[in-house]
Amino acid sequence: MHPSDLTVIDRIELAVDTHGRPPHMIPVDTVDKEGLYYMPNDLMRFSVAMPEELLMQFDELVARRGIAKNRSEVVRDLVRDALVEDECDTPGKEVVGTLTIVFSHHSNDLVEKLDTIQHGYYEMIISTMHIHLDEENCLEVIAMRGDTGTVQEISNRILGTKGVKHGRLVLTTTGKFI
Ligand code: NI
Repeated sequence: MHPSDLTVIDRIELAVDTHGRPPHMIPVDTVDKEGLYYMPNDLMRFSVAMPEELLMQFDELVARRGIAKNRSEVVRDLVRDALVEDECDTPGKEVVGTLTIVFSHHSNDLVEKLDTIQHGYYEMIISTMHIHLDEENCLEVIAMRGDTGTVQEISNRILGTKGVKHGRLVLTTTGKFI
């Protein structure tokens, strides 16, 4: 069945957009690889009001995110992002994090200090990847899992160690609740 126009669908049925509109302009929630649009029946619809200028900027963002994304997909991504950010800011929540640092291994007893800190938190540090960037500099990516406060604390202790040139912690969800 090929409807002559895009139809709004209640259940898992298929429709084809004969206007050739890009996926993000289609007012349906999901696009599959064949360009067929469907709305799984576990999705809820709601309306959002926003200023026209903001909506135009949002549509440009949706377009930049690629052909597989439409407004609904991007809104869902943004909501998940906000939920994860909130989770990471909530004391006591279990999160995972990666701390990336750059340092010189010639810097006094820095390597030993970093090693001591990491051994002190061996139950939370899941893995450490060490890359020799050149003759002097090292890159380390330290993966951690634990409550937000402790992950922050480990990160602050490492970042606060004299000789660490640069570092950044990225916190994310364990994925269980999202
Ligand atoms: Ni190294």
